[in-house]
Amino acid sequence: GGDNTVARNFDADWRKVDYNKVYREIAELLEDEDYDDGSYGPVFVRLAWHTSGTFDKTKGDGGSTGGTIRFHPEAGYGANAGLDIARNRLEVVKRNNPQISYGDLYTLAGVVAVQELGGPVIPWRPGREERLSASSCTSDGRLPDGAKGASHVRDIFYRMGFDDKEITALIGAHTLGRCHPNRSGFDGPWNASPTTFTNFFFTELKNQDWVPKKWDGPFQYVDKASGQFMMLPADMAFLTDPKFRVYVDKYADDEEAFFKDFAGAFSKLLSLGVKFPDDAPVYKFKTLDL
Ligand code: ZEM
Repeated sequence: GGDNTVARNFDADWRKVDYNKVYREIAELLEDEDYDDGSYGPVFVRLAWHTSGTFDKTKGDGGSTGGTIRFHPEAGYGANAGLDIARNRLEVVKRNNPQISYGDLYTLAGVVAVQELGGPVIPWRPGREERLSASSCTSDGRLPDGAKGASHVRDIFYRMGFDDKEITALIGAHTLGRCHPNRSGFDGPWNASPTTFTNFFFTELKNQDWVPKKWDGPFQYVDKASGQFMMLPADMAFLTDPKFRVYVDKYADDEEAFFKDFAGAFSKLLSLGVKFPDDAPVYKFKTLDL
């Protein structure tokens, strides 16, 4: 999709931002009955992940510093199709809180979405430096390809510094949202409650009979019983790969263990490569209903 995000060249100053206020403003943007399944939460989580998941631990580049996903060419990479919708939705928060950096805004939006949709508290720190040009965009190809299998998934996530347990916890985010034919080419939600954060990615992966979808689109799976729910080839790798499978079994049986490990891995993802100011505190936000 096109990118209409305005690069606002305000000087970011992390100390001057009221993050509890920003949390509330983002939370109030989540619901919209006319959008998808009624919530921007899933696409905010995907934005936070793609903002951060470019990190390369060997090269030391990529990650959420700079919020470079809003610049071309990164904004236009195939993997990022549709994320302009999330960035544009968040622009009002930047306007109201001009001193937040885009890296902080996009990662915090993922935290708010996970928590407000019923997931665990995600420890989060502010202080990602701003970048005002595309010069620190990484090259294309750093994010995983849903059409591929376990060895590709490991190559991508080991490059970021994750182990098999963390990778499996992270893929549990596919409990949220759906695939859009006009974004990734794939189609459908992973389960019947795409706006509630649960361990259903793992329970559905194990409990449904997954069969190839009969259509002209890219190869993917649908549940045999209803044909309404989907799995990517990369998702199926977590069922078939014995090392991933250990954690799939654990998280299907124990939602609390999933929530705990997801919180740790997602918090780590959002911090990859970031040089936080020493005195930047760790926030554990309260959800709006508390
Ligand atoms: Zn996703 N993801 N992802 N993911 N993802 C999609 C959607 C969402 C992969 C992938 O190819 C795709 C992680 C890991 C991996 C979310 C969160 C996280 C889509 C559909 C694809 C194709 C995009 C579309 O059409 O809109 C692959 C191959 C992954 C690793 C192997 C991790 C890690 C995530 C967060 C922690 C979320 C929430 C969505 C749903 C977005 C939406 O708009 O509903």
